[in-house]
Amino acid sequence: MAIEQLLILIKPDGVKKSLTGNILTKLSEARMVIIGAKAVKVSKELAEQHYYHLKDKPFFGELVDYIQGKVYGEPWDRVLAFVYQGEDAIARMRKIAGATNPEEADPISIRGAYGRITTKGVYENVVHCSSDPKEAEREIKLWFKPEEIVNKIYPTKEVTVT
Ligand code: YYY
Repeated sequence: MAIEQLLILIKPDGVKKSLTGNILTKLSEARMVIIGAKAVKVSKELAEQHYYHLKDKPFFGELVDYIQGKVYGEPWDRVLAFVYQGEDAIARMRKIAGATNPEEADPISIRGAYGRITTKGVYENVVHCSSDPKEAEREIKLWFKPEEIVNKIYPTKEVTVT
């Protein structure tokens, strides 16, 4: 199994619903290491680049507004961005995050427990979680400067808490 890095975003609905603590607690069950963390006010350009693979979808405009927190406004119009590192990190974190559609997601996953579908049909699914190593690399470069990533060669095999 490979050591992987991935991008996790707590989206504006997660911030607004005060779910940050709950989400980080659920993610911590995977015993991975956070190697980058910050709050980001998302520009339209960043939002469009992040979701470039969905640019032809009918919900693209609403998705861009959602990740920018436009529907919520100040002070919820931000995301909390994290880079996690660990063994087989992408598959394990996506399992904790749950399926894209919150109504189909496992109820004990983050999206199943806290997500919803809006009246406009947008999946407000609380978190973003990179889907494969190539996407993860692209997304980490998009959201973080190299100097904001700490300790990439952290020994992830055993983390001893004293
Ligand atoms: O990687 P993941 O976020 O699980 O799925 P994507 O297919 O990349 O979709 C990104 C984002 O778009 C998803 O988190 C919610 C939204 N979305 C939607 O609102 N409606 C859909 N039918 C599909 C995706």
